Amino acid sequence: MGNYYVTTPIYYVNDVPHIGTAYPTIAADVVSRFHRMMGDAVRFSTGTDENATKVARVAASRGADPMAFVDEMAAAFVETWRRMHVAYDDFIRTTEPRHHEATQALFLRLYENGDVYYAEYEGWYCVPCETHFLETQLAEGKCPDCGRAVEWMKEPGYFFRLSQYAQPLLDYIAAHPNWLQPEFRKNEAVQFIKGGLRDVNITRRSDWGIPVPSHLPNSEGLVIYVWFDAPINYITVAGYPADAEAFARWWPGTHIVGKDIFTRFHATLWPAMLMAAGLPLPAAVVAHGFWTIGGEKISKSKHGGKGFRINPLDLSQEIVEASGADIDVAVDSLRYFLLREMPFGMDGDFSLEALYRRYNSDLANDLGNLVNRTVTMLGRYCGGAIPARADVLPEALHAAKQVERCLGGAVVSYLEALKAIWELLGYLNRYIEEQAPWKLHKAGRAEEVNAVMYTLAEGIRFALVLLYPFMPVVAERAAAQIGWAHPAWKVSALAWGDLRPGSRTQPAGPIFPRIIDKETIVTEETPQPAAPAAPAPGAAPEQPLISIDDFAKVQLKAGTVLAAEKHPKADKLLILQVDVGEDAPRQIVAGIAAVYPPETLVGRQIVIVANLQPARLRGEVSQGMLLAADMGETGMAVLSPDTVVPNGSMVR
Ligand code: ME8
Repeated sequence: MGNYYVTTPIYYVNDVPHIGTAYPTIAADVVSRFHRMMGDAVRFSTGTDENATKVARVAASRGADPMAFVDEMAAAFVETWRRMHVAYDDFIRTTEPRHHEATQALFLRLYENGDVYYAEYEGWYCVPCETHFLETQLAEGKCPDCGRAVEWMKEPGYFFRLSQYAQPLLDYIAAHPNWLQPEFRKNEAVQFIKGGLRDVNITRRSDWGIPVPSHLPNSEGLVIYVWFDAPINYITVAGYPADAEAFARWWPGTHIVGKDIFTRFHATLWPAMLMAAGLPLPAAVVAHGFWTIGGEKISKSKHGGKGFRINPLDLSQEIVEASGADIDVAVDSLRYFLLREMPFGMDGDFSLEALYRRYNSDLANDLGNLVNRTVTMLGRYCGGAIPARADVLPEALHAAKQVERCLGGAVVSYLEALKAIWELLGYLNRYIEEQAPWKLHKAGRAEEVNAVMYTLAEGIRFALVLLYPFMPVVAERAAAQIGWAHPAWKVSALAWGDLRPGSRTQPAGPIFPRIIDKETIVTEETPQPAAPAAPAPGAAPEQPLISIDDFAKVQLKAGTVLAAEKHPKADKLLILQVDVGEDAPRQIVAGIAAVYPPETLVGRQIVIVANLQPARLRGEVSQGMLLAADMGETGMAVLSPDTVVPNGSMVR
């Protein structure tokens, strides 16, 4: 057990929260939750960067008072993160007195030891990026970072002797292999530093920002450069300068930042400031990649309008509307997607299609369906209670070890952690098919049924504990369903067998209702083709012959019924979830409820028409049709292959 401190960038308040800023915030939430689960004392901080010159400009352009403007914007971040299940310990705003105090203290310390000095400055400056550039660094005369026009700035001010720190930084990087992550970004930083560092002007003439300490010469009208003040937030939160005890406890912390602010600021300026102040450097600086939309940078002007929702809450609402899941499940689904879809250091394109695909296949299918089937079978075969303990499942212990390595170690990998959890879920899904508890039950082998059901429930519990940092609300709900009523979210004490025999399950229906592709859904209650005129009594019904090509148009497939339930609004209908070898199971509505109790179909193989237009039957989508022999008054017989076949096998 130790202390763990993790930070996100503090966000500029001139933009709204979007999936880009949600990304490092959720990532930091996940590692901090995991460290708490390991028993560490944790401090997780995020916040807003409010002293930028552009804040004053934006506020002025709206005719707003800058302080009222930043209050309003900061509140939007606080509210968004709360609703995104982000459990930070501290939200820092750089307009707070504690941060002014820390910034001025550090500034003075460097001034006193000669690393900050007063001089004349002249050079190119990008206002939106708040960054100075050398002539040689410009890209065709424009800002190399954002491509916008730069301004020639000429003003006397205070400078930081960054030039002195190139070699010490290179030495530090060489001596601490995991300090800058990932490796390829570290190499970029090394190249940048080797290219030479110049002293930087760390003051501006403005009335918005943190004033230069007033007893220093020429301090009148000067505020501290926002990129000098912003990273100091990390030590403000840790207690600098007043609370030495807290500072010793929490500092150094781990910084999660985007690639845009990695090299120049978090791998160079900030550590050089700390070196100059004689303070420990961050424990690690981890750079993540960028989300784009249609290959373009996310921007409020392009993506903030009606067409595309970039706000994470709006996007979660989109999931709610498409699937019928509740908002907390949708939020957790978006959290999952962001960390699963692209490796943390790389860039990736965001699309609703990809989000929906993962929702259906990974969440509705692999996770939701597994929980649902297990709870249903516990109800049916074990009276709704957890049966006697079964032998430990090595796959569950293995997953726990993997996730601990990926989230609790020096180099964090969200993607690998999620893959390890999904390997366990995949194993459990296959285990159901292999063990076929419905067959064991039918054969009266109760002890074996119990062992299989305990293994499933306890295996799911392991997966939920490991998933908790990513999807806290979903984990809570699923835990209750499988009979773990008072979950303890600890990986430090995760032991096989902790799910107590006798605990009652709480069946509550699917957590992740499937998203049906809106494009392919035909209108509510698709009109059926008119019935052919009934043949005259006694006459042979005339059926025209069809060609083999006509028949070939009908695609028949074999599949396994994963779940079956009564249609809530129609006595004659059952709703089946059928695995036909596709990414996600299909929902098929069939008129066989009078003959088949739903549970008798689960696990059974059937044949469906797979290329029928989807239709809604009493509000439920049916993505195909089940084949059954119709015996009129005497009932129906569902067709099945006479041996087990791979799901998705074509029937000809
Ligand atoms: O730079 N994809 O604030 P900022 C992924 N205030 N991440 C993204 C992203 C995207 N499309 N867009 C933004 C600042 N981010 C300074 C930071 S820290 C001492 C001061 C994330 O509001 C990414 O982490 O522009 C990036 O580094 C950060 O938001 C920048 O947020």
